[in-house]
Parts: sequence; structure tokens; C-alpha cells
Amino acid sequence: MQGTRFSLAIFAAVAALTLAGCGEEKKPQPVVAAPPPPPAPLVVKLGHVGPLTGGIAHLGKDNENGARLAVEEANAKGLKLGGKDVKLELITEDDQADPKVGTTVAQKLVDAKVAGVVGHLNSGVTIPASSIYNQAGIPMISGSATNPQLTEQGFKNVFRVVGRDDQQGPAIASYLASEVKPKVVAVIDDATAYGEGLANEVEKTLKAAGVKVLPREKGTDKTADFKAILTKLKGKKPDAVFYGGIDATGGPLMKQGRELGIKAVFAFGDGACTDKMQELAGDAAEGLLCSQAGLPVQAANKKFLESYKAKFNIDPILYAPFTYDAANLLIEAMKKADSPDPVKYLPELAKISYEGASGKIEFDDKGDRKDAEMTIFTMKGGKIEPIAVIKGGKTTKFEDFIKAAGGT
Ligand code: ABU
Repeated sequence: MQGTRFSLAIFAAVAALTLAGCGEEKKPQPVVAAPPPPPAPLVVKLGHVGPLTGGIAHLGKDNENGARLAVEEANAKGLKLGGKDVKLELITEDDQADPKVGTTVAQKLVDAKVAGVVGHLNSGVTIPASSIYNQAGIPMISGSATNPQLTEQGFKNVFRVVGRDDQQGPAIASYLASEVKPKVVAVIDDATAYGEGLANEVEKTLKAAGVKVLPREKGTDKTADFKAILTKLKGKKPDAVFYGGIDATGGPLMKQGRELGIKAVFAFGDGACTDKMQELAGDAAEGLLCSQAGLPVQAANKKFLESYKAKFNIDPILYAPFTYDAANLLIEAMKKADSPDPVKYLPELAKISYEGASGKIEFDDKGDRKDAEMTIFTMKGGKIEPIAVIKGGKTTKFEDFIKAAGGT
């Protein structure tokens, strides 16, 4: 009993000392709820479509990079629509430059509920796909499809930020006629909506200028061997050969032409107006003439060129400034409408005036870019170099055009 009393006394003393060591007696604290997490941002999906596999995947990837850069910059800057924080998500599809695959992936993007589409790359794919976006009421902007038919369908959701082949064809053909002064020209196309349509425009302009045009020769967008066609043409001694097609087939065509001893000037449209021609044709590409239905990549704004290089560690090839602008136009129109709803932002897109990487962009009633410039290039020292800009029917030396525009 005595022992128990002693133990209790010691326990009381230790407890008192412990409490004294802890300072004041702890009072029960009210439970404070953790602040609620910020609301999840509204995810707005944008589609990009182009050929990401096959012979012109380098151009499809260039297009995709342009759109991706715009989306990532917008997300980094922060975007609010209708009072909500918005995160843009780029959904990218491979149409393989094939009209059938193009309509399938267009429907896939519609089903994914994208708010807008950047693409497609090829006219022959963009035209059928545009019906699908039109039925779904989804705005689409191509950064490269130049066949006039795209914007002649009366679709209010369809836009392009490059010029048209009924501007580009006359531009390259007139330049060829006035600078090269050919008497006889051979015209070949790749049997696509783009290649054939552009070749038709070139032929029309050359004939109007009094140039003899040989009967049309045809390949496909997959032709690797043009020797039979070129051998036939060699016998007809053309002073120039125009090819409506893309660089993947244009490069081998030019190489084989030189191997067969054809001395004619080779001329191409925008699809074959890339440094890739040198890679594919080697020294045979030197001196080619080609056109772009817009200002050259070299004239794109400095911030875009630097950001592209920093992000992808390569220079843009051809249409990236245009797909960058296309994505930014969709975003800008959403901002103006304060909504990603196509019904609300489409009217803003149609009347937009936007200073893009490829220059000032406004659309006409058809969805075509107003006052699109056409540029003529030549291959010099393995690089495609701009030599002249045609705007409003006036041809200006490229360096003078850039100086007048405030560049160096
Ligand atoms: N504009 C040349 C390549 C794209 C197209 O098919 O139109």
C-alpha cells in the first residue's frame, strides 16, 4: 500500500514536470478544412491533320510542328474563355496524303469533338475532308492546300492561309515566260488535285503568252521512275519542263531528266519548292525555278523562326509559318468570341484581321487569304532562295520587297 502511494506520487510529479516542459496546456484546435483544389481547366481540343508517314511525311511533320508550337505557346501564356481557365490539347492525325484515309481521320476528329482543325496538307485530301468538317460545323484552316476548289464549295467553315493555284500557276508561268523565254514547254503532273490543277493553270498562262505547250504527260504522286516520260520528252527538245507535284517525286524527276541529258529549265510549284529537292536530286537540282503561294519561310517573323528552332532543333521547311498562323487564328477567334464553341467563334474567324508569322491575314468571303503574295525561287548552292515576290500583279525583287516591308 505504501509502495503504491509512493508510485502514484512519482507519476504525479513526472506528469507535472512534463506538462510544465510543454508550456501551456494544449487547447483543442478548431478543424480547418484544406482549401479546395483549383477547378480543373476546361480542355479544348484542336485537330491537326497531314501526312505523317510516307514520301511527304517531312512536310506533314513541318505542318504539325507549326500547329504544335502555337498551341504550346498559348497554353504557356494562359488562356481564359468564358471565365474559365482553358488548356488546349492538340490531337494530331496522319492522313497519309490519301483522300480516303483523310475522310476517315476527319470523322475521327469530329467524333473526338475538336473545336477546330488545322489541315489538311494536300488539296486532294483537304477537299473531301472539308465536307465532313462542314457537316459538323467545325472550322478548318489549311496552311498549304492551294487548289481553288477548296474554297469554291460555299462552305462557311473552310479557310486557307496560303494563296490559290489560279494565282500561283499564272505567277510561275509568267515568270518562266518572261525570264527564260522558252519557245516549247513540257508539262507533267502527278494526277492529284494539286498537281493537275496547278499544271492546268501553268499551261493556260503559257499558251496565252504564245508559248507552245507539249501534250500533257502524267505520273502519280508515287512515281519513282520518270525515265520513259522524260525520254519521250527529250526528243521534243523542250526549253523548259514544268512539273505539278511534290518534292518527293519532283526530286527524282529532275535528277533523271539531267541524267538523260535534258538541258531544259525545270520549274515547279510550292509542293516541290524545298531544300529537299537538293537532297533528292543532288547537283541536278541547281538552277531549278519554283514558286510558293505565299511569302517564303525566310521572311517569316523572327520570333517564330527562333521559337521553332529552339523547340524542334531544326528550321521550318515550307508551310510551318502558315500552320502556326492557322492554329493561332483559331485561338484568336475563340478569344474574341470568349468561347471555344464553333458557332460563336466562327463569325469572329471570318472577319479576323491578324498579324501572323506569315504576314497580315484577313479572309475574303470564300475563306481565301486576301492579297496573298506569290514568291519565285531558284536553287542556288543547294538552297532554295527567293528571288521575286508577285503581289497585285506587280513583280518585285525579293530583296527590294523585304526592304520595303521594313526588313533587311
Ligand atoms: N500546295 C501544294 C501542296 C499541297 C496541295 O496539295 O495543295
